[in-house]
Amino acid sequence: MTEKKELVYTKPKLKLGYGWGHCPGCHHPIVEKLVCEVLEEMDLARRAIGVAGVGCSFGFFASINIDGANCAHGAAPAVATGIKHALYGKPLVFTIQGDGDCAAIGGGYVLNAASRAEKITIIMVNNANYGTTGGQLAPTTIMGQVTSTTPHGRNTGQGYPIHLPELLVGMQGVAFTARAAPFTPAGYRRAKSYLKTAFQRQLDEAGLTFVELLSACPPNWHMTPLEAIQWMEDSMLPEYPEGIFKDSGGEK
Ligand SMILES: Cc1ncc(C[n+]2csc(CCOP(=O)(O)OP(=O)(O)O)c2C)c(N)n1
Ligand code: SF4
Ligand SMILES: [Mg+2]
Repeated sequence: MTEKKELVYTKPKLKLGYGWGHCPGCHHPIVEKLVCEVLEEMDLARRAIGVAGVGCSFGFFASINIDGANCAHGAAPAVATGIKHALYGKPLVFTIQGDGDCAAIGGGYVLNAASRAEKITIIMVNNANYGTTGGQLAPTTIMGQVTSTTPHGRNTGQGYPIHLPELLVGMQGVAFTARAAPFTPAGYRRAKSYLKTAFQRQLDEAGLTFVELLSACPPNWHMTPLEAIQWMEDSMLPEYPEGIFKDSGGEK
């Protein structure tokens, strides 16, 4: 007799069956899966359009089965704005950007989209360095962190880390900001809940929404995947705490 088994876990339907070449221990695929689950659970896949910048999230929309576009490094909030305004039917529009993309070259795009209260969601994948190009210092690199351009560790000569979810709190056009670290089950659940709220606030036209997700980059950190997770717990989380920093609700 065949034993009847209950299905308790399965790959999201939106996640395509192949990756596009992340390093072992990279957390970008966690973010891909998380976005797929949120879109499926909110039944938004057919309404969603994503915009990826340049960096290790470049292939995001080759890995998940929704409409997506790529654009120049940093420009994703501007391209997302254009898509949002050009299309009828109020699509759900979100960007997926690295920390260098979002906080360095694209910082001006983020702030101006926020100031215009664009009804888009920005997802920033923070791995505390420029992963794609060999692990250089990013604005999010934490104090003391060794990168290829700070071989003795970041010091005050290179300034201090940027905390975008906290920084955006003061902007009137921003409806929701949060940060989560989806590499533990609890962090993953938090990330899902924050992303769902961000998407809902966008659909309610409350303003710009922003979610930062902490992510490991083991090769550029010169760590094994497990050491990378330990470093995130010991060093990254104290600098970048999880939580909701602003939630203005659905009105406006
Ligand atoms: C206008 C422009 N400047 C610089 C580059 C080179 N470049 C490609 S990816 C990258 C860094 C990406 O870092 P980040 O945004 O943090 O993404 P990650 O690779 O860490 O996921 C840079 C500087 C580029 N592609 N375009
Ligand atoms: S360089 Fe870092 S962020 Fe890029 S794929 Fe490899 S581990 Fe991931
Ligand atoms: Mg990065």
